[in-house]
Amino acid sequence: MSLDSETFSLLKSSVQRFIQQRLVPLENHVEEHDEVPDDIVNAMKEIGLFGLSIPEEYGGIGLSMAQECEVAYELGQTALAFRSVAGTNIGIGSQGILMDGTPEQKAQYLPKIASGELIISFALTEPDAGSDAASLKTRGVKDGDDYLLSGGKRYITNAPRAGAFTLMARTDGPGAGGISAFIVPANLPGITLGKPDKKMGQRGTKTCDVMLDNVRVPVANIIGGVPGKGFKTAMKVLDRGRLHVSALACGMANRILQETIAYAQQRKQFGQRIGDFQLVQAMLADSQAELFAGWSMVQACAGRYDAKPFGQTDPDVSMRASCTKMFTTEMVGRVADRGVQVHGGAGYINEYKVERFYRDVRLLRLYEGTTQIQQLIIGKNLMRQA
Ligand code: COS
Repeated sequence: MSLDSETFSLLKSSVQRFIQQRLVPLENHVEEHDEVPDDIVNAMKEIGLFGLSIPEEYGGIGLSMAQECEVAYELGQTALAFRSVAGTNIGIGSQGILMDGTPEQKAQYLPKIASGELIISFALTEPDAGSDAASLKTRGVKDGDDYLLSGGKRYITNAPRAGAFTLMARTDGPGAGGISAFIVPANLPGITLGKPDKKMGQRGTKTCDVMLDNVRVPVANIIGGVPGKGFKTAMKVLDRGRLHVSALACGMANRILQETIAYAQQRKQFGQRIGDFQLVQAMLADSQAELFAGWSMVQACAGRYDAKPFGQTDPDVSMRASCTKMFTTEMVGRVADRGVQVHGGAGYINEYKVERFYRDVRLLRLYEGTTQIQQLIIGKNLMRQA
C-alpha cells in the first residue's frame, strides 16, 4: 500500500502549509488552555490526517509506512498535542483492526476511523501491567454470545474523546496466549472514565483511566473473531507505532534545533553572536549529526517494514523498529537538552519554546515501550538469532 509519489508530494506540501499557517501560531493557545480547538480538529479531518494509514478502499489515504513516517516528521514540527488528536486513529487504535480484523469489522469501523468521525483509543496499559503487558488483568468472561469485561485501563490516550477502544482483556489462562483484543464502543453501559490526567508536558493531549464493570461486548467484537490472539495483535500494532513515534521524534528534534539555531543567531554575548562561538557550534553539530543518524534509521526501517507482507511479523523488522525507537527518542531528549543549554537562562523560561518542547519530548522515551523495553526486545532477538 502506498500513494503515488505525485499525489503524496501534494499531500505533504498541504500538511506543511497547514502546520506553518494554522498550528504553529496556535502553540501558545494550546499550552495555555490545555485544549486543541475544535476548528483545528475539523480541519485535520478535512485534510485526511485521521486516515493516513488506512487504505483508500476504507476511505483513508493509504500511505506506506515510509510515507506515514514523512508525514509524522512534519507533524513533529509543531506542538505534539496536535498530532496526538489523530495519533490513535492513524496508529495504535486502528491498526489492530486493519491487520487482524474480519472483513465485517474492517468495513464497519475503518471508514469512520479514517474520516475522524470515530476517535479510537488503544487500551492495553493497566495500573499493574505497563511494561509487562502480558500480565494484564482486565477479564473477559464468556456469557452466551457476549463477553462481560471488567477491569481498569490506565493513561489511555484520547480516552476522553474516544468513541471506541481497541481493548486487550484476558479471556483465558495466564500469559500472552490468554489475551484477546476487543473493539469496545465507548458508550456501552458499565464504562466510566477517570479524571483527565495532569501531565508534565504535551498540554492539549488527553489521557485518563477507563474503568469497565461487566461491560457486555458481543463475541463478534473480538478482533479477527478468534480469542487468544490479542497480545500478538497488540505487539504488531506497537511495532508500527514505534516507527511512527521515531519519525515524530526526528521531526521534533529538527524543530528544536531550528529554534536553537535562531536563538544562537540573535543572542549576543562577549560582543558577538553566541552561534559564532565554537562551543555553541559543537552542541548544534552534535544535534544535527544525531538527527541525521536517527532519520536515516527511520527511513531504512520503514523501507524494510513496507517490503514485508502487511500484518505479518518479521522479527528482524521488529528488532530494528525497537532500535530506531530507542535511538531517536533518546536522541530528541539530548537535542532538547542542548537546546535549553544554548538558550541559557532563557531556556528555563516558559516564554521560549524549548522549555516546553523539553518537557513534551520526555514522554517519547516512555510510551509505546520504554527505552528499557526496546533494549530487551533487541537483546532477546540477538540471542534468538545467534
Ligand atoms: N509481533 C508479533 N508477535 C509478537 C511480537 C511482535 N512484535 N512480539 C512478541 N510476539 C509474540 C511472541 O512470538 C510470543 O508468541 P508465542 O507464545 O506464540 O511464541 C508472544 O507474543 C509472547 O511474546 P514474549 O514471550 O516475547 O512476551 P513477553 O511477555 O516476554 O513480553 C514485551 C514482551 C516485553 C516485548 C512486551 O510485553 C512489550 O512490548 N511490553 C511493552 C508494552 C508497551 O509498549 N506498552 C506501551 C503501552 S501502549 S502506549
